[in-house]
Amino acid sequence: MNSAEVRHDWSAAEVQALFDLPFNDLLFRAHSVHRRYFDANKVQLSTLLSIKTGACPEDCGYCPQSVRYDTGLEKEALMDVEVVKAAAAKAKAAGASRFCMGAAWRSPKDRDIDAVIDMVKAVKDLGLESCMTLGMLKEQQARRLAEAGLDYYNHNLDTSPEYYEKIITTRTYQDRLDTLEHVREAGMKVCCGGIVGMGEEPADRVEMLRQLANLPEHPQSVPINSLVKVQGTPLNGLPGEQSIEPFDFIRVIAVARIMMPRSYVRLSAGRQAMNDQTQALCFFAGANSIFYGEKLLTTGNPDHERDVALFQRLGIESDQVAEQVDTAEEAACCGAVESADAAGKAATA
Ligand code: SAM
Ligand code: DTB
Ligand code: SF4
Repeated sequence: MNSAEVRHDWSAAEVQALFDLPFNDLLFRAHSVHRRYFDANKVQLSTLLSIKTGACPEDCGYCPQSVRYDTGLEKEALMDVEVVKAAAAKAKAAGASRFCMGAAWRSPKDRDIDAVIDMVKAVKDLGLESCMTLGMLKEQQARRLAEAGLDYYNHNLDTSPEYYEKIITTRTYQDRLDTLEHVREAGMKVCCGGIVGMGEEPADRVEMLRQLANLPEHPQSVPINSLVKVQGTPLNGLPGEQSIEPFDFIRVIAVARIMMPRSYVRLSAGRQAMNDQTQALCFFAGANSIFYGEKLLTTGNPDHERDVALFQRLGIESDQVAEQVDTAEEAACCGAVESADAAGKAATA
């Protein structure tokens, strides 16, 4: 491992210089870094579940769950732990290794923490890694989640500090950094990334990645989302050309990989609109995690069959295989993400 590559002092000019490399040079460099730290043919699978949907008081311009926008989304109260457990078991049977639970809250109340702790335990009992994204956390709340065994907490910076105010006014960039600090201090792993294709300038992508890589520790997981445009949200009105074009999206993945070589870089929201070739180049550029399952939180994601077929065509294996398969349909699906040494890995899972 080359520790000189794990840096926290990136300047904007250095990051811009990476973006400016010829595409092949950038991809060669990112892929070379990727191979030094990871198996280039393995991708981690996380499945998402919205445990509390809609009616969120925040005004995030991209989000279908804000109460301020008429997106036609039906609000749903916090789920029962048994429903969460069943969804997690299904995700595990389909091949996921991590289960991520999201709630449309500005920040959880202390009594909400009591309820979600039972969910963390139920997910962990199934042998899955657990992740939650519940909004801003106080120190004490982060400590309670860590004590309950929560592995990851997701809280995104979303964009550059400069562009942030155009997207969200109800909480500050500093609020986000504070929550990340509480999560780190509590000893949980940090899942933190952002969204591209929101009408930002190239310099905002530079600054977003610089903010992420210059955190005191690199987030262990870095989700790179491509905006999913949802009718009724302010960002749905962006003209087509303001979304991100595939080569530029791949560049963001490649630069993230170079800057945060030991982190899992997740090719996150937006895959449903991406063709297989774009996704394959993202994996080559260093993406080694995806959201797996037909739904993200409220919007669509590629179905299992499409992902399984893509992995088969690319010779990619997931990082976990199912130990038990409930139905013939799931068996067919899991088979494709199994590797030749499936038995060995299942034994150690
Ligand atoms: N309410 C919590 C919060 O905002 O911290 C947790 C859930 S929130 C939906 C988690 C993240 O999903 C957001 O920070 C954003 O990065 C991402 N996200 C939400 N809507 C999106 C969209 N339409 N396209 C891409 N990413 C989106
Ligand atoms: C992340 O960075 N992306 C996920 C997860 N973390 C919580 C959420 C994407 C949400 C896309 C819109 C939706 O499905 O509601
Ligand atoms: Fe609420 Fe989170 Fe959506 Fe913002 S991203 S509106 S905080 S659910």
